[in-house]
Amino acid sequence: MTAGDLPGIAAIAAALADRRLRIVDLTLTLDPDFPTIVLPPELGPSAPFRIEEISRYDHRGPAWYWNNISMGEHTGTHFDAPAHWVTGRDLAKGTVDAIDPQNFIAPACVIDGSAQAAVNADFLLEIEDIETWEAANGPIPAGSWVLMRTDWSKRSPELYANLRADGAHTPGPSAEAIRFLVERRGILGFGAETIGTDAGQAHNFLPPYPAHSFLHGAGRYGLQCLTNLDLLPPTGALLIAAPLKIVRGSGSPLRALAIVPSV
Ligand code: 23J
Ligand code: MN
Repeated sequence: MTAGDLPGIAAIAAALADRRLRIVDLTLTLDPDFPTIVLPPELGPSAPFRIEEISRYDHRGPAWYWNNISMGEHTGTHFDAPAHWVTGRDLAKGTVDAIDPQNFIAPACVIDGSAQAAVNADFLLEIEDIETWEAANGPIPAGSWVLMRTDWSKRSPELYANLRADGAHTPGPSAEAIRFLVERRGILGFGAETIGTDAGQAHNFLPPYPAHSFLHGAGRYGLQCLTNLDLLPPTGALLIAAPLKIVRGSGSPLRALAIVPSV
């Protein structure tokens, strides 16, 4: 590409300013009441989001307001890096501080599974669903995000986690579908509205947690607890998803934004 072919940044700025391009916030609010992933009790727990006031224009700091915050890396709307999973442990650039930032802006394909998830909490996206989507929207381009819409983010906290005695019941991709997206389509990553990129029952799949296993083993990324996927077109959105630069971090909360043409 020569300089003359480059898209005009000034034109993009103008379209954002007059809202021909809109920003859709795909991020849930970090809130201590929001559920985090629940693993069996013998495994290490992930800490919830905590927020504690340092001062608020008072004797602790007369002219300033600020808070201390803490949380697990995989809390709220967050990014999963390849090193999060054992399949990605030996990859170069597997942690959030080492990922090439060129990967933090990429197009998104949105596959709508909300109708199926509404009637079946254990709905699995299959290769067939992807092929149906491609028949309508064209092939999923290599290097793009695939976001699975389920409208899960619209649920109450209790129904969101959807925990039963045998674990969480939430939708996700089948092992075959995520492998297809990683190996046949070369996606950059997979994003979900649920607590994991994997379905709630994916510990029983082969391999266990196939989304984590295949994505991260291939150096790809995950996004969890996304919201507002119903506001995105099936194609044509540009996703900005840049995790915090945590030293050797396995992932991080982030502000996930989509740029979409207004219609
Ligand atoms: C650790 C173990 C299993 C899972 C997860 C974390 C996540 O979903 C995560 O946030 O990456 S399924
Ligand atoms: Mn995670």
